Amino acid sequence: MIDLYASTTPNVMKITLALVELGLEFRFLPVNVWKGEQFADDFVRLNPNAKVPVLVDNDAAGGPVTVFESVAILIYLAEKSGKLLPKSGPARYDALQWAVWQAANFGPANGQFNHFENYAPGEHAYSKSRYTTELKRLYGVLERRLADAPFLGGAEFSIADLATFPWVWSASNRLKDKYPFLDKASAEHPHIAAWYRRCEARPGVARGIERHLELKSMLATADPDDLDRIFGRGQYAYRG
Ligand SMILES: N[C@@H](CCC(=O)N[C@@H](CS)C(=O)NCC(=O)O)C(=O)O
Repeated sequence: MIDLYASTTPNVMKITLALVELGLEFRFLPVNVWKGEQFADDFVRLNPNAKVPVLVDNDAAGGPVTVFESVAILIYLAEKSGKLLPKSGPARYDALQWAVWQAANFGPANGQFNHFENYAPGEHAYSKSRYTTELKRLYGVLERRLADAPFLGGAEFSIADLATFPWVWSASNRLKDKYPFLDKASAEHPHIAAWYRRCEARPGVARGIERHLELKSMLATADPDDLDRIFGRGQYAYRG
């Protein structure tokens, strides 16, 4: 059995979609990050960076394997299954570079944008403007890539698409009314919209979204004190 330490966030959703796409059996081990469960000693032994997702493959040949960082987990699953990542040649590096682009650029920009939009107390006009500008730029990068190829890695659906899809899904669901450029179906970026439909039409992705939504009901939402703790604000702020 594969264990996925999970919360209801896009970085975890990447792995849920991959496991379902690959037909691998797994169970969720919910980690309530709002309540600080990621800082428990047992969890930090699995991921010294104290974040979900973490995957433990108890069925690996040679004994259990533990992997943290969502893109490292995607690579692990692709190599375990021999699917979703070309084994060699330029196509492999096309998929890898776009998966890393998501991890280093698209994900963090979405995270900061979301933080200043939804969680930061007070007004932060500069930060909001900075992350909106950066996210718009990155949607432009994505749009131009998908004008050249049906999937991020090229001709085939790969871990690069699995890394990126959950962020587009989440931003569209939560913020498209206020920020139309985040709408997955926006006419501003027709190639992203077409790619989104191609991904969503895959039975593994559709079923993976359902599994992700099941996880939501397993985890409580945050109260104001939880938000103070996780974002290091208020009574929990570092004061030098
Ligand atoms: N680069 C990491 C990011 C992981 C991450 O930020 N996880 C969030 C949930 S999406 C988390 O565990 N947050 C809890 C915290 O920051 O304390 C990855 O891709 O796995």
